[in-house]
Amino acid sequence: MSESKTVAKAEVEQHLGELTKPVTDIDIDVTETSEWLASLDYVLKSKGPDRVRFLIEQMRDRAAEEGIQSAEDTKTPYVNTIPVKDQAAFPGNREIERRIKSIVRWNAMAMVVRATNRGGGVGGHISTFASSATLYEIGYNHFFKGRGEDGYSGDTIYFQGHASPGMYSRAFLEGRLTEENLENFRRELSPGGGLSSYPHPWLMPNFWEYPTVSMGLGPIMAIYQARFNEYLLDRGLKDTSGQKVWAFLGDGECDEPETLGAIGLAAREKLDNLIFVINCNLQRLDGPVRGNAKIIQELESIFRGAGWNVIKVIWGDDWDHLLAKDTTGLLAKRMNEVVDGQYQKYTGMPGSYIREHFFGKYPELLKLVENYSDEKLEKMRRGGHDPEKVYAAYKTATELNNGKPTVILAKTVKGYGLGEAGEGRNVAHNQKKMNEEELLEFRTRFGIPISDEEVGKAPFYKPPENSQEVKYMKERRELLGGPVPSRPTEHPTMEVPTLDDYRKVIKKLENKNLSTTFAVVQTLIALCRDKKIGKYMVPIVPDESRTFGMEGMFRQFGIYAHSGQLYEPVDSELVTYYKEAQDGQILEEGITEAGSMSSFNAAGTAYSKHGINMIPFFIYYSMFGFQRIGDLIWAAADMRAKGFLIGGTAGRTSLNGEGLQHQDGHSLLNAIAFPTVRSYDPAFAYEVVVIIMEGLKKMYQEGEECIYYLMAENDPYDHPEMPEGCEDGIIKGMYRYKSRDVDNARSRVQLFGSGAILNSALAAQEILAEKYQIASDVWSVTSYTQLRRDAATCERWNLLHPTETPRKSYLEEVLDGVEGPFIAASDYVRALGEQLAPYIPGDYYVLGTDGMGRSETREALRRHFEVDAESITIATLSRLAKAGVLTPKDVQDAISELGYDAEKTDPYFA
Ligand SMILES: Cc1ncc(C[n+]2csc(CCOP(=O)(O)OP(=O)(O)O)c2C)c(N)n1
Ligand SMILES: [Mg+2]
Repeated sequence: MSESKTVAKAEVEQHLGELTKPVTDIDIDVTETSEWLASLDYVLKSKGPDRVRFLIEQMRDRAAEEGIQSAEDTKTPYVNTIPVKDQAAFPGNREIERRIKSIVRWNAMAMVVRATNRGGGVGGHISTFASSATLYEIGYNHFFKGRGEDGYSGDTIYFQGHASPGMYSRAFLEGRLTEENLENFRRELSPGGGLSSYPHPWLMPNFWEYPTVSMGLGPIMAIYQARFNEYLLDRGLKDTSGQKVWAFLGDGECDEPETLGAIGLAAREKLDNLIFVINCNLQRLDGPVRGNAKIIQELESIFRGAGWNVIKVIWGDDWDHLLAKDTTGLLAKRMNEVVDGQYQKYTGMPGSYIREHFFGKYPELLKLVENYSDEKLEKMRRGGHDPEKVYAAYKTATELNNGKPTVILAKTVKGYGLGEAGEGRNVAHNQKKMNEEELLEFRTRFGIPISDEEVGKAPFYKPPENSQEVKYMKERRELLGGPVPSRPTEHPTMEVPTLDDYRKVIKKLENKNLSTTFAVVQTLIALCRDKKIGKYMVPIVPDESRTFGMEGMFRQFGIYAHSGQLYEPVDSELVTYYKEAQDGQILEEGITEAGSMSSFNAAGTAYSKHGINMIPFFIYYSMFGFQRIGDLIWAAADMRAKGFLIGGTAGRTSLNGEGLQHQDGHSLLNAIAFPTVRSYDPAFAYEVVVIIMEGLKKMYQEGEECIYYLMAENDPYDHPEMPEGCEDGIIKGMYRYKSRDVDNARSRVQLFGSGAILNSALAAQEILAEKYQIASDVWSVTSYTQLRRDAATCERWNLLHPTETPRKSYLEEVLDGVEGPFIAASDYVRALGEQLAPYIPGDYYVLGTDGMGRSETREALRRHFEVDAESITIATLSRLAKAGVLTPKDVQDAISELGYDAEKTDPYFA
């Protein structure tokens, strides 16, 4: 290590502060200042404003070269942020680390090439990791904290999804994965087990922690994860102060709104535990990220403007000498004027081209490199491939602790090392194959000890256990607290309150006129106060507390704010005043469902990250859930998050005035597709309490990795006492709520109702009895989806075990001996109820709210969508006519008698 690079610790520390220091307003030399200002006045007068601007920019650039920047500058010259003189000394063994990295590169590439050659089209990605190998290796050898002795003290790392082969390759060398695992990359059903294409905790629960491959989700989840770590610390639940959050992402990925959408929050919340590493290889899938501009400069402006520390790692150390020699600033100017598309071109071209086109623009620059051979010019590296530069950047980022998050913008080459096979080419992203010659070249370039004869088969290579390489990497990981990534599969569980403990909450809600939203919030309040689990509850709300009647919780539990409350709230005299507190419990996220869901994901995985069973309770407008942020819910399922999602203001006709944009009639349909989500549409307060208590038991006491989704409506109606023995039915999906017998009944029918629409079924029951002498049973169906899953699971088992005693689903048990017709109605699309069609033992007809919503009264909406009592009555009579019990004329008469417009618009198309 050269002397010049070893700087005194104090000097480095001073520099760290310099990086982002605001301009001081203390004048320590008044005379000097006035001389400078007088010069400026003179230039302005004699040469005009353009010249002044030019000089200011020159001075700013000159200062930046020395590492002096003002927090107000959003753009700095296109050179490394950390000047050579302030670059921290590299403490590792460069040579061994280079060899390790080369082997990791080789196996990552071989994994994809072998998977491709084997056929089956499973493919993979080589180029992303090829560009980011140094960024990861420096992290693995020097920074990423493992879980440590207690198993829960590690850093949180969001790996760039497409770089997964590199992570597998390293885990193979560390002895954590076998050759067979690698061989079965993307062949997860192969005997012996395979490896998932990308980071999926669902598929590799003892390896991956966070899914990232849906672009943009990693970065936003990382921000809220970092904030959640602070929340745990501020609330005294866990000391997370030593745990960093790293997010590795692509430059193309920055175009996703989620990627940059929450960076302001990270700065506002002073998340200096957060580090973004953006792999700026200048390319995305189809071509350049910013062919005609510079992505690094653009991102620098955005992040600096948002209040982040920005560390640019653009040039490798081969450029240091040139930059130092160039006293005119012309080289930095040239670096700044070339656009990314052109830089990409330089990557693929020989040194002579670079000399002519890059340096050749100015004779002074040509002179600067006159002693450089073409070969040398070609080999001059980008900063992201220089371990010492990357190390210095990470060291600064991890030690800055200046109350700001940090982003590292590392310039790399996509497909680095692939040569003709794709280095810097537009096709690099989808490169999966290498011919024999290319493999040979790769092998030679990275010095992998594989013979010429063998190389064509792209065999895996693992140095012996006692080799320097394996010993070194294992030692480093040991020192840093163990392997990364890693996820424990056994988790602490906790005792939760029982339903019996909460009978008193049920009692309080009985015989009252209220909405299910009110019931949900009352249960939530009781849970937040609960002695056993209260402090683990994490109420999350995106600026809708007042809509859901939760404002009473502000004062009791406080709204989390790291800085506490620095102002006297305008409503301080009210009981429900807007109380912010450093130990506040409520995450009032503002208007961001994506941010709120990211908080849910952080809290919902605290059991595996931090060893604490935090209980997220996220309540939002149900229309803005599965539909708007479905991909984050999908990620929640993948990462095995636990918690409660509460779809507030739910139901296409239960939310009346708000209209088309707000009325949710389909989130339960969306939720069907999420295997870990158990969704419910409760009608009565006691059902709400039963489901929530069941969810607590299953997730936190029994350790099931799932999510409970409850619809909460704001339609006020009377809530009855809880009938005896209905708990099991509520949880499994349905129970008989009310029977109505009729003397000399003409028939008996079964009516299914859910949520607020259960009231329509109950009213229809009366009409059918009173007007048409038809007896009926009304069932409260709390979950079509749970019933369907159980029925389908039984059916499948029976299909595959033809000679054994058939299993009976809950639906079969509960409807045993019950005769149809069955008429179902809910506040959701008909497909929700139709899920049960194959399993209902008789004629089954489903009513629902297909079509676009609109503003109206609930009454008018229910008639429009045909889920009111009259619609259910007519549908029932029609099914009875179909069965021959009544005549078509009977139905026709009823339509007139009930004042029903048979020619009304079909709501499907209205
Ligand atoms: C939401 C989403 N849209 C599209 C894709 C498909 N996709 C995968 S990688 C990729 C390009 C990534 O480019 P970049 O972020 O620059 O990463 P690089 O591979 O260059 O490091 C695209 C479009 C995806 N995975 N997720
Ligand atoms: Mg890219």
